[in-house]
Amino acid sequence: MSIQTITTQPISGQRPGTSGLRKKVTVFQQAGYLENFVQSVFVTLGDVAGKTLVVGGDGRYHNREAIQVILRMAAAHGYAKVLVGQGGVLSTPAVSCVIRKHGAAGGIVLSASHNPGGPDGDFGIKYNIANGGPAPESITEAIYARTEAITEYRISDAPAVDLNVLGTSHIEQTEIVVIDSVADYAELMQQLFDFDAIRKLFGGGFRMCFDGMSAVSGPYAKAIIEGMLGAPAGTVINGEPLEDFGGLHPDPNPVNAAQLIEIMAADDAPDFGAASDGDGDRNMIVGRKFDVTPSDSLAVLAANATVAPGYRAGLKGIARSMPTSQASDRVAAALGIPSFETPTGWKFFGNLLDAGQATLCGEESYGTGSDHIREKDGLWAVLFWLNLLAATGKSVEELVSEHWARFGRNYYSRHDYEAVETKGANELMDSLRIKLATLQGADLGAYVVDFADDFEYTDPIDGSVSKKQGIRIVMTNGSRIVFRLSGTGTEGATLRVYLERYEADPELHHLPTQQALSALILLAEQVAGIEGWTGRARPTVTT
Ligand code: VG1
Ligand code: CO
Repeated sequence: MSIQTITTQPISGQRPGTSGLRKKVTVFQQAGYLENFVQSVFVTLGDVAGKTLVVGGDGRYHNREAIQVILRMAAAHGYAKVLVGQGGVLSTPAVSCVIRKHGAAGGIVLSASHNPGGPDGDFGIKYNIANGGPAPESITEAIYARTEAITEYRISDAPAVDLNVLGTSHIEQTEIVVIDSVADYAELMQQLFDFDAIRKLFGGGFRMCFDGMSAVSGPYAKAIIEGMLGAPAGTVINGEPLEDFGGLHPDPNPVNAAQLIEIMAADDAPDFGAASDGDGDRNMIVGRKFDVTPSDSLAVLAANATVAPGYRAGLKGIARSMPTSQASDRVAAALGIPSFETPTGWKFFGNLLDAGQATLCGEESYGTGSDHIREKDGLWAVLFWLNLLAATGKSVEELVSEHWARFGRNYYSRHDYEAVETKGANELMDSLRIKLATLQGADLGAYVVDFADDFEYTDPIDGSVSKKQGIRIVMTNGSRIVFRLSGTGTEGATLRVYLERYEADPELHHLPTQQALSALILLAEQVAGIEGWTGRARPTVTT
């Protein structure tokens, strides 16, 4: 076994997006593609010798091959120890948990999250720092700059490590420890939630359906929900992780988790439904014949947080991404705690969590989490809901309806125009930017514009500035339209249009969402000229 230095040259396009570098599997299979990126990570970090690295992925196609490369490169760079999930599998929240618990210097997550997998699907890689969270932009940009100037990478020529067997082996001087994928994470969940109360709930005949979407969270949900909490076998469906997610889109929303929605719509539906995404960091909460929007879920959990032992002391603050509905702001105001509005992507919550300024965080894209780790956490949100249901004895629908009655309802929807031509999508955004000045104060019929801008964020902790994070058109009555382009897609561009309308009147809290938002939807299509720029008369996915 020896360390080799291999000559390479830059491969363009290795700039990480909203959550790491995501490309087609076939792109990652190109000679040197993964190696160039990993070398750039290690060189950007500088002195990694003697440190501990965590490595794991969502188990999608190409996961095992990529992990073997990373292990051999980590050894060539002198890491003392690498903790790797059994079978190469760790959910994204589990990576964050393991980094923190074992005091690792950082971790590498292999996932394209909610994007489809398989030989023709997507693959992804991202680096997480010592706090367990995604590296901030300053680091991802430095990594990207390295990829543009790379000339060589270092790798051991050691044979592959057996990832199936728990225990320690060596590559060069580096200890490679294959760890149980679930144990550390399950232990943390047990500290945060009232497992006894949830066990009692299931013991009393409460029924649940958890859809693992053939992705990484199946084994976690089986071990915790069916194992530790005593839910009957079969509570977890699609619980076996598959390399191609069964050919489906592992994105837990009512469109992609159609099977769960159908189960929850039946007359004999279980009491509670939930789903998670490819890498286990997203969650969807469903009641009987009742879907909960992620923005409402964050607000409801925040308003009731003290039911869970881990949050008994109350919340320090609530942070949400800019396009997420303002429902949680109302809860923060009622609790007398600060609320924060960050750009899209979990990396922007890290500083607030580290500084103890926020306890709960959420994104409209089915992401919820807290200061227990530094990633959003799908199963955590599901357990939080279970704790809430057990503590109150109420149904999901009752909890949400009562929340609306107390705080008002923020009707909310996201319209995605997927895989549109990049040129047209960029031109749409550019033309909106030009219109911003004329939109200020404009009378748009049913709505008057309060302000319109391109969201810019100054991190309150380190002062870093992130520009062009989405175009907002905010009305005088608090309703909003937000436009941004996805930073996780791998085909063309995806335009996301976020729509929000606040309704205080309880008489008007039970309208169909698209109907409640119809005037704003029309306005969004007209103001941005969506059909003209994209050729699409309607969105591909509405959530
Ligand atoms: C999307 C979501 C964003 C989320 C990101 C990663 O990004 O909108 O809220 O943080 O995916 O989620 P974009 O740039 O495509 O809108 V996933 O579960 O990595 O993990
Ligand atoms: Co994800």
